[in-house]
Amino acid sequence: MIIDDVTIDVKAGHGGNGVVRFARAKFDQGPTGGNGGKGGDVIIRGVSDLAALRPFRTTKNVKAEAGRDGEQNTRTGANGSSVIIPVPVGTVAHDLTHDKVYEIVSVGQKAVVAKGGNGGFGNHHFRSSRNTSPKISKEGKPGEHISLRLELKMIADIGFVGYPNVGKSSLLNELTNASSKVANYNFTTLEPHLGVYYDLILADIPGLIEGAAEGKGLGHKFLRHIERTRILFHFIEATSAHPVADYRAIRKELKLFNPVLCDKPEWIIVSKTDECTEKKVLATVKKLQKINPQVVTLSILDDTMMMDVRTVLNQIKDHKI
Ligand SMILES: Nc1nc2c(ncn2[C@@H]2O[C@H](COP(=O)(O)OP(=O)(O)OP(=O)(O)O)[C@@H](O)[C@H]2O)c(=O)[nH]1
Ligand SMILES: [Mg+2]
Repeated sequence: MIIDDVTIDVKAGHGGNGVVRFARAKFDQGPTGGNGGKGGDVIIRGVSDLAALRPFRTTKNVKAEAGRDGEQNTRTGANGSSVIIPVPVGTVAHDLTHDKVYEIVSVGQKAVVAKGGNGGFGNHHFRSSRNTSPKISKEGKPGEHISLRLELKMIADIGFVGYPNVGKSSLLNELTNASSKVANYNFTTLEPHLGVYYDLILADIPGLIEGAAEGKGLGHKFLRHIERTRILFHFIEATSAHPVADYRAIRKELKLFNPVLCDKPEWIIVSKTDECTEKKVLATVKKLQKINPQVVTLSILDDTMMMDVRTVLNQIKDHKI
């Protein structure tokens, strides 16, 4: 199951302590205690893997490393390593302790959610002309300790919708580095998958069926993720005996779930065209074009057709439709 709402305990690293040390040379016995190192931060970072929050089903604590104590010869202690938490793009991170919110909207975007404590000063820092042999040092400061809620509100540029087994995952895998499972049966895809096509995020969601909006099949659980998608690719199999009825059935479910879904720009993808005659493909396209002129024919086995899909994606990318 996709984990899309978890609360975890996050602790940044404690700062290392400053130390009191003195040189041991005969003619130089000055203060040489170094400062403590900084504690590691806890950072969240956007990734395209929707399952990135899965480890938090069992792990509820994240802790960054403490800074090391200062050392002899004014050496500063090593900084503690930071911890980077990969979170799916679309994650809203709520710092419940400080009532702060971070939104991760792109792959690679980072936010420091808990800062490591600063290291304390060693006695070298406190030397002065008045006090050439200070015996004081400071302890490191504690790292921030917060309660962090990670809520996934999937953001995608393009959502793939349609009946099961119409080739949604196959196209996602062709266009991106995603590896959504593909097989010749219904409901192969059990969870949404994201793929990145240049800077567009494509979302493949489980197949929809009639009654989906009321909970039939699998797709309904994931329709909420499509709510935040800008554009829809609606897949209709070229071999379908009733393409228009298929189209309307899915649109009905989208509308029942949330009418906003039907206001999004939509491309109809007539898929698996290699599985029927050209005549049948043309007839299907003609019927669908009466509803929405933005129809693209697709066989993932046909390079020219794949280019056509890429052209549409490039237009979306460049013109930010
Ligand atoms: N001949 C042909 N087969 C295709 C094409 N695209 C996908 N397929 C096949 O159709 C079957 C279903 O493809 P999927 O990509 O799993 O379909 P899906 O829409 O993601 O299915 P669900 O996850 O069940 O909703 C697989 O056997 C694919 O290999 C195509 O363009 N031509
Ligand atoms: Mg699939």
